[in-house]
Amino acid sequence: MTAPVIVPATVRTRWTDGRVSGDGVMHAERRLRDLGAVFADSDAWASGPPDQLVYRTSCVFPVPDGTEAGLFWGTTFLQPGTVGGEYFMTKGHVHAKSDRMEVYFTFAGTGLLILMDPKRSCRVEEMTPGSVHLIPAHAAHRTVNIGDVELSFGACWPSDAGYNYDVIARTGFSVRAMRGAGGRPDLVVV
Ligand code: PAN
Ligand code: ZN
Repeated sequence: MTAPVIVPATVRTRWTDGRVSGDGVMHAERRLRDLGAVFADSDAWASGPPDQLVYRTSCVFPVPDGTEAGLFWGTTFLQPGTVGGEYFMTKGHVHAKSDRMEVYFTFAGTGLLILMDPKRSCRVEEMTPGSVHLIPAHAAHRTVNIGDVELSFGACWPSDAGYNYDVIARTGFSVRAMRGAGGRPDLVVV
């Protein structure tokens, strides 16, 4: 057998900020206009600049969506900011195949990972550079930027997990993260 040649990796992640580059990296973004039902204060949301970037993602999907036993991964870049005193956050979802787990790992910034079980009980984990977070089966998950700089974190999840945004759009999370006194987050149960 001939010796294999050494080839460079086709995708790279910059560890300081999570920037992903290379083959097949797909970019997406969510602006304020896309996040109508997300924030509690709909008047504050409506008076904000619709073009304001809230977060973007850079992901690699090496197999077709829905493939059993494959993996997807990528980075989410969540901007700092508030709407009506509520920190910028992701839409949040539960996986369409809700028993599919996921791992998050923080590159830069500070944030919160809100995990909500099917009984609407929440666990909130602090995200700081290097923190690793396991999203259990059946948990709705949303991230919140509680700092003054971009929060970036990596994620890796099964390619047959899918997304269910409807359940969150209808009933929301039972906890909201508001900027409190001294810039610290207040968790408000709703
Ligand atoms: C992540 C999320 C990403 C954006 O890759 O999709 O952070 O959040 P929303 O999907 O809630 O807008 C993930 O959890 N994938 O399963
Ligand atoms: Zn997910």
